[in-house]
Amino acid sequence: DGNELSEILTYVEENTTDQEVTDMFGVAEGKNLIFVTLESLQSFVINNTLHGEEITPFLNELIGESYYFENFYHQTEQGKTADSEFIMENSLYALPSGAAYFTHAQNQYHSTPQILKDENYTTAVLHANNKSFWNRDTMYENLGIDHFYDIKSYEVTDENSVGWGMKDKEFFEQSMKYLQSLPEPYYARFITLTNHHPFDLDDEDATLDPFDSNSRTLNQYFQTVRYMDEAIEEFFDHLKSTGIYEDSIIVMMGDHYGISDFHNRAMGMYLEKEEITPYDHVQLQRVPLYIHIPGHEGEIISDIAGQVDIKPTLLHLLGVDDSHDVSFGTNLFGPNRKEFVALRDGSFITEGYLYSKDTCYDRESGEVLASNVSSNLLSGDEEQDDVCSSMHEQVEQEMSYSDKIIYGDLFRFHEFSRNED
Ligand code: GP9
Ligand code: MN
Repeated sequence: DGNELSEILTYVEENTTDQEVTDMFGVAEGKNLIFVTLESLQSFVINNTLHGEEITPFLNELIGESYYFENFYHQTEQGKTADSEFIMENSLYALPSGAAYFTHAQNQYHSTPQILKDENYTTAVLHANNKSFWNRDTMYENLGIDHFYDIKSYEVTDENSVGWGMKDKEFFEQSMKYLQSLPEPYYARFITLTNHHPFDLDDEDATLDPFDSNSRTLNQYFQTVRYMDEAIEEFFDHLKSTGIYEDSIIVMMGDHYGISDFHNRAMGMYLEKEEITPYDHVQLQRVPLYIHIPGHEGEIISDIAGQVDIKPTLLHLLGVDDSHDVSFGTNLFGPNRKEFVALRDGSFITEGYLYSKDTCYDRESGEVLASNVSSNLLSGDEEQDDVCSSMHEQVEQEMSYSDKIIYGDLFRFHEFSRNED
């Protein structure tokens, strides 16, 4: 009810809100926002090689002209792609089980597209799959998406399809006419598909030899990742040749992991590690985040960050006042960042520590600092015991606040009034 909400609002105000105006505020004001979901792309392939070849030559080069977040974590659960969309559009956590896209599609939200519509933006999603997959058609209407270009908007043939559907290169090419038809400024979100489990690719599209391990999944993953890299490069070429490039900020984010723990042996072989520990597992949940702004050289940002931070960051760059918003993330260019990134399984990362499976690790070295953190079997070093155990409680608290908002549809009781000058 309303009382429950006021406790949550106080928490958010004190812990996850940063209203500081920085020199990045409004740098992209009035520009188009192009957002690309990079299906199943994990950060370990970026600036990495296979058979002595770069896996993602274009994405590697792009780091030099973007803000690239190298310690950015996905926070999804069972809802996979839909969770990643839910988190970044609302700055709420994914649910601990199920997908809010199915279970809470009728809730009241205050999403990025809804907010940008008030700023005169046109909003669209482009994705060559059935519109009802993940209940997107229902959810998108509720989240303020004006146009959803789904499979019906594309010419899909046997020739231009593989695995889950239309190949990404073809998808971007056929999307251009829709993008060009949108009134500016627009917020257009593209969801890619080819780099999806089981990572099948036609021979003619494979420009990298497979890895050689007992995991066919991992072996093929590198090839579809390379294909995605080429598809993104082609998309950038389309944006440049149509002049859209200069008028847009381009944000690209990995949605979730592609390689599960089931393939740990093969992954260990590739990473040249004897075993994949819980620490390694958490570090493998890093996914790329690129923010490309015309005229900005960008930089590599090493601060920890997560998908809940996307919404406040985008609003900051677009110069939108979000002082009445309720976010569980903070602006990634602000000085008062949150102290932790929480994963939905209860693991979390701070600047100094990484907590997973009741064990506290040094974030940089992976060294075990304390075990059985939550059952208070203390290591004897008070400082270390404190850091992981007190933060552990806050992480649980914060995620349960987000869950309460969703389960109770609590935004019904909140007035998202904004300062009008
Ligand atoms: C389906 C695509 C993939 O439309 O977004 O979904 P996923 O299986 O990754 O959640
Ligand atoms: Mn996905």
